Amino acid sequence: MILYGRYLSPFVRRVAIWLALQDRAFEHRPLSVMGDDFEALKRVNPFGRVPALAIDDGMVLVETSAIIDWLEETALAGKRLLPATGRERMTALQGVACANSVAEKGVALVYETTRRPKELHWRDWIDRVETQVRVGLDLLEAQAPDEGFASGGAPNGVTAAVVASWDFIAMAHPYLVESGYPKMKALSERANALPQFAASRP
Ligand SMILES: N[C@@H](CCC(=O)N[C@@H](CS)C(=O)NCC(=O)O)C(=O)O
Repeated sequence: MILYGRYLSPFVRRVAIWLALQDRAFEHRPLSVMGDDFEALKRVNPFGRVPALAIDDGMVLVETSAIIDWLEETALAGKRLLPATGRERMTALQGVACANSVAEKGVALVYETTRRPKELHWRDWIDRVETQVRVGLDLLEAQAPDEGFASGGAPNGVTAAVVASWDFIAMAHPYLVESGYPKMKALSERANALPQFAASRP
């Protein structure tokens, strides 16, 4: 299996952590979505987006949720990272969705503030996106465990998604996390002490 995309991307990192927690071997090709790599990336995923996961039958999977659906579907016994059914699954998927929204808005904020020419910056829109990130971080903090991981035991798929998103915001927009979030900071530290998280820490 080949995972395309840099670990700076919270989506790529979520997939990398998922692969590691499932004990799957993979090759990492850190193509950027910008600059010279874009053409090479389009040959892998015509949209030129990451993550993309080339699986062993030659197919290339795109979109984090679809990649993870396949990883869950094909996991070995005991290696699934989300509950299979019922309310537990719905709750876990909502945890992943919350983390995903934080990541999406954090990435949007990067594009708004670093890709768009300065004279086209739109303060009202930036304020809105920052507010959305803060709302998401508040939710993550409220849901973060005081000790251990999201599942109470070993880190699961929710932990993978939450930590990938949190670490991205802390790296890309440190001013948004300065004011607090002690439980999330501690959760990130606990997770990143594990090799499955440390291996992809940007
Ligand atoms: N919904 C997508 C979002 C992926 C995404 O936005 N990736 C960024 C990198 S962090 C990207 O490919 N950006 C380039 C682009 O969207 O053109 C997923 O979950 O896979």
